[in-house]
Amino acid sequence: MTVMEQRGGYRPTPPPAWQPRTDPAPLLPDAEPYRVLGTPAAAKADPELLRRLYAHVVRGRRYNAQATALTKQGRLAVYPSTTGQEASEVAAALALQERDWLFPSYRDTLAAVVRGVDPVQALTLLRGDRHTGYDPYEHRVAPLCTPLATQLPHAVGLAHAARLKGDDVVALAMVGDGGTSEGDFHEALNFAAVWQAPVVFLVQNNGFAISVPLAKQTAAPSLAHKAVGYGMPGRLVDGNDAAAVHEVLGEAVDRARQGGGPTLIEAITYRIDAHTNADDATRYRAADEVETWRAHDPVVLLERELTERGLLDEDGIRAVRDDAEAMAADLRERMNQDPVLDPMDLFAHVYAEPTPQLREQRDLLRAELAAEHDDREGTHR
Ligand SMILES: Cc1ncc(C[n+]2csc(CCOP(=O)(O)OP(=O)(O)O)c2C)c(N)n1
Ligand SMILES: [Mg+2]
Repeated sequence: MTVMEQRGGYRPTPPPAWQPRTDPAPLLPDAEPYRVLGTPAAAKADPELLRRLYAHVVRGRRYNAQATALTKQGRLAVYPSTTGQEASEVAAALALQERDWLFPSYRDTLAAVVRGVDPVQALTLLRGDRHTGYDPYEHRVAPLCTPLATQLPHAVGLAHAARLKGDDVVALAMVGDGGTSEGDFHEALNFAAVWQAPVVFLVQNNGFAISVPLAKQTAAPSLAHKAVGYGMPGRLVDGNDAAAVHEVLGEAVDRARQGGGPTLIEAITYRIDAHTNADDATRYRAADEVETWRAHDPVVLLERELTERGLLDEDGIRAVRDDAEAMAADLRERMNQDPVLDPMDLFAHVYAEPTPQLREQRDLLRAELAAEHDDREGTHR
């Protein structure tokens, strides 16, 4: 007899009494991205903070232009620019305390620089070197991560470990809109929420994952909504409004520090440049879309707020631009020096104890280099 043939027909047993573990309503992001600049909320912003954000955003714009120019001069292999995204980059770095950790993606060199990493060292990996270029412990900036989203579980692990040890440390993990489709994104957010780890996730939604627009990436109402499924709050913020990003991140960092658990923040911004210097963005997006976003430029938003409120004048603007110019000149000069490379370095950090195969390869290379050297000397004599 099948279930359907039972007398009285099939009646499913009622589910056990069920109620949500967490009230989802407070976790939901607002319908509109949070804004400060050009709104009444700006009156409450600290003028010193606004000036500081402005100086860093202008420097960041110049840094992006200079690094892009270096790719054209053959001094840098690749540069994923953050032109248009400087507000999110800068505010992310400034929202942290010195003892906190930043976990950047390949695009976030600017955040690393704002945190104190030397601009030349921050570009080492993108110059084609095999190592990170800076000591991650010096400024508490993890290596720039090229595999999408792998930095997120690293951040959760560090934050959770710090909490177990009783260290007062918050980890900020940065990722792109495309990175939210990776398995690592899921695993990181799930563990972070279950452990209530002191970590903040900042998604810079810049509209594209290389040529893939957000609409082809996700069917979620917003990326911030994804937070609710993990049991953490999601926040939406205007990613070009440095004051808004700083405030939203600051609140999330404070909450994490006080044991309140993780937050997922989606910063809505736009990638003005191509994905990298190796990409042609005109093949997949219209020029007028880019122009619309230029009108919502992070530098202009801050400059307008500061000048209209009498917090910045012509001299102040010039001083900030001169400072940015000096930074760019120094970057140019140092990047134009050829790095001194030792081919034998290839074998130096593979294993603590080199394997017999590696020793053999090392000896072969050494012999070849010596033979080449002798040949050159011979020809010159
Ligand atoms: C695991 C993995 N898959 C694919 C890639 C190739 N890839 C490099 S960047 C990128 C797009 C990422 O877009 P998004 O996360 O939005 O970051 P954005 O570049 O816009 O900052 C892809 C697919 C990669 N680096 N790692
Ligand atoms: Mg993107």
